[in-house]
Amino acid sequence: MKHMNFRDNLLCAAVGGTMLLAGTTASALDLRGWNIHVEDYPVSIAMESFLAEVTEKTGGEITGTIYHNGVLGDQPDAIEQVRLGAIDFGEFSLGPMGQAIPETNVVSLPFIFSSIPEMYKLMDGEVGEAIGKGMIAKGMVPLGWYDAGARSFYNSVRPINTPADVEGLKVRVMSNDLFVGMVESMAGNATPMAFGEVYQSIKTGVVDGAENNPPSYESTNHFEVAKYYSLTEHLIIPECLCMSLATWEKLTPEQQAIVKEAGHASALKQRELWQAREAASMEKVVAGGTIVNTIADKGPFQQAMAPVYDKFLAANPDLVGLVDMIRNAK
Ligand code: BDP
Repeated sequence: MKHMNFRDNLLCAAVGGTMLLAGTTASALDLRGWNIHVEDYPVSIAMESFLAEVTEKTGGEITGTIYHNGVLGDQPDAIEQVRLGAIDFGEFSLGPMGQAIPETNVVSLPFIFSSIPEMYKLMDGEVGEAIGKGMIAKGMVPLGWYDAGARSFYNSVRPINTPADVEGLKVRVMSNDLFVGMVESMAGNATPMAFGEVYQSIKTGVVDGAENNPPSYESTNHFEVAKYYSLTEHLIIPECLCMSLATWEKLTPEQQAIVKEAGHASALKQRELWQAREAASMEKVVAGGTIVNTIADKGPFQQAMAPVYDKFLAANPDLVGLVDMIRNAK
């Protein structure tokens, strides 16, 4: 109906008023979705199911295309594009959102959540609501919190067992000053860099390693060039399926309800897929030669993060309440 021309409209007018109305309403929307991951990644599969459900339940009024593999640009740029309405929706880590949306930074504080179930519980409650409000105020509507497990360090030089092992290592981090501070507090050298550049940078020695969850360490093939994977689990950062507020405002209340419900359903699906992929990724990297070590005592790593917290809380007095809400939940 979207592409009806003048002649078609005349035809509809002749056939009946209802059809003419359908052909001339401005409600048909063809959305563009951004995704950084490969097509078989849990995020990608859940995003596709979100879009399929929206298209089906709106009777084809809302269609779209999801551009996987970051082809629409790197994550910090894509976040800006969604905020501006140039990209309609996307799935983002809250990590690189911090520069634009201060509330999201609380989940980028190292070791802020004591476990992944605790993260789910808090994000599905008051904490998620407070962060979501901050996001809406900056032009992004959260539709579902996705899981990204816990991030750990990997590098090509040595296993990390204590914070002292990070000293002198060149570590790629996501674009956010908090992550630079995190590595520097252990005397490592932090380099913010686009996700897509990390493989080549480790391979050529521009950096010694990076940090990420098992599925990303595996899907990017970083494990081929950085074989020491040390399970520090220092960051548990939720991710978000978000729609641009500009796009959201074009929807009818009925369409908004469908989008919201599909977003929620896709998050539940993603969380399930995540569990399976995490296990499969660990198996694959180990088979590929990764040397995994667990951390007997995470206490020294947590203690090393004190300057990161001090600096953040001093610079963001209005977020102390939200940080405490998470810390007191333990
Ligand atoms: C992955 C996240 C993705 C980030 C990437 C990174 O899912 O959103 O872009 O880490 O490290 O785990 O940049």
